[in-house]
Amino acid sequence: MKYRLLGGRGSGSASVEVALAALGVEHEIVEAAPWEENAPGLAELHAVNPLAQVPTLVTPAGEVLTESVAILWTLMERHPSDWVPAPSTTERAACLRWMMFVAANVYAAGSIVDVPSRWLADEGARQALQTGARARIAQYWTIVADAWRGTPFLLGERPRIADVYVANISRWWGARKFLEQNRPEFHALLRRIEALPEVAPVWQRHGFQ
Ligand SMILES: N[C@@H](CCC(=O)N[C@@H](CS)C(=O)NCC(=O)O)C(=O)O
Repeated sequence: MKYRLLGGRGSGSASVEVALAALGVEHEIVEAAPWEENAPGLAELHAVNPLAQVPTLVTPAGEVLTESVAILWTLMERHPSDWVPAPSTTERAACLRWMMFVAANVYAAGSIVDVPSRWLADEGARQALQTGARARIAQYWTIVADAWRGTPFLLGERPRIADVYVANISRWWGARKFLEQNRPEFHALLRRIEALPEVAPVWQRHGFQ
């Protein structure tokens, strides 16, 4: 048995794809994007994940993992590598902290921008909510950028899984344009991460320019 990633082109499953390949674990990728009517893995996605969201990972033992950071962290724990800092270090704590920060704040607010009808019935109110959520997302990215100390990668001298995750989630909700204009050095860091040999081919497949 191998890992089975239910993913979607141009989605948050890209960072899981980078991790699976970089860790050298056997895996297959099944297109299951819920916004694509005929995605081959869609029925399976609905069967295993009540929210029907990608990424969803089925492990070789048949466990179902959802939530991007939980998926990435579990992979990192089961297949040790330099993609996470050593246990009990300050850098490891920071790695998990910033991944969680982005998932809990940016990704969550992004889902409000994407489908405001899940929260509000009124069309006018929805638009106001989307505007507010976008502004809040920009604030979140400012916090991430200002916490970065100007090191070659997010946490230090070498890239970690947090770099890949941050580069992935910053693809949406106007973040890149905002960062390019307001935090150009952090924007350059994101470009550096995307040029990594483990990242660039996956980004290309996902249509991230
Ligand atoms: N909390 C989830 C969010 C996943 C998520 O929102 N995925 C998006 C694609 S990037 C999705 O599947 N959206 C479809 C939907 O919510 O119906 C995670 O961190 O993985």
